[in-house]
Amino acid sequence: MNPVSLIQFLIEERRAGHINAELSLLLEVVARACKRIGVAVNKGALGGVLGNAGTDNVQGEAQKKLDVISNEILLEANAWGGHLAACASEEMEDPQPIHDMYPKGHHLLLFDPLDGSSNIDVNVSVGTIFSVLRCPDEVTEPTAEHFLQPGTAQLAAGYVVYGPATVLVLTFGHGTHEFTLDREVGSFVLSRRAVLIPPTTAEFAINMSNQRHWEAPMQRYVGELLAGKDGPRGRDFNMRWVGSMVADVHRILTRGGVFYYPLDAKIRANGGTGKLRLMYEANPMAFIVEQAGGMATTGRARVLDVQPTALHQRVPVFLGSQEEVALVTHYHCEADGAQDGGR
Ligand code: P6P
Repeated sequence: MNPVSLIQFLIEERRAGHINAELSLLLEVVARACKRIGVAVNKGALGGVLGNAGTDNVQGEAQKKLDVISNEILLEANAWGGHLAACASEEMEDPQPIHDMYPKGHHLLLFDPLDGSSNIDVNVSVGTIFSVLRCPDEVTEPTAEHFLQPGTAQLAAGYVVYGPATVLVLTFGHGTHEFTLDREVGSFVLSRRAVLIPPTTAEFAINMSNQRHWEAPMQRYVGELLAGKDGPRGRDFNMRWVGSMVADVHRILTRGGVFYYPLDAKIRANGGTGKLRLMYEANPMAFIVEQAGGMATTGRARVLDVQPTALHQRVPVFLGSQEEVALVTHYHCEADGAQDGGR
């Protein structure tokens, strides 16, 4: 059986009425840009692309050279195709409109061009995360407010993980699908159709160094996991934490598990609302996870239902195997005296 390329898959999905031509073109352009990002990432020390750029991003975080390079690659690739009205990026304070010299399309593209970039210099997997929204029909010059749509409004979402293999995971509301880059041919090839996350798991991902700052329901939930078979859960659990959301989420899509970045006292003390960004990290990953049969909440409500108030807004994230995410969300809602959030 001949391998199914990304382009063939998208054509088949267009024939099935699951995606329109403009969105299909946009996804091909983003996938091609991510191949170029992968080439830059894979050069490592030989490409003069490691280390800091000497600048900070809108989040006040030191930018890696590859953060800037990846952002530029995605902006350049999407500038002239006629499928976009504007782009928004973790690396840019404001959205970037499509230049007047090019036709504008009906889509808004949001991305974290290189998630987990603190791992680049130590050669650990990093990734690109992207989300696609529809530009409101009457809008020709989109501003940040036009991006402030809930995650349920996403037309597509995906990520590329630059690991031992370069793997693209994609959804446009008809399942979550995985494509592996065939480096000899230079094209993404369908490697898993309709990926499903096992509903139960014995593996959790969280940054344990923050434990003393967690809220009571999180202390309770993780305490039960750590108690293992001698505790109320009656079984042992394993822990992973890569420090790249894309890598942790890809493991979950591959063998199940959960990924948690809760709100904590340290974040609150700085006036924060979470660590991860809603629009281009939490929302796309939540869409991907839900389409794979998993669950994604803020600990108190479904991520995709959050009504954004700011382009770079941050939220707590609990995602992965449905039974565990439902339980940890239940603990938070129970502690609040509230009804269960989540779906
Ligand atoms: P910490 C990377 O900066 C990121 O946004 C996610 O990719 C990752 O899961 C998380 O932050 C890591 O956070 O606090 O463990 O460094």
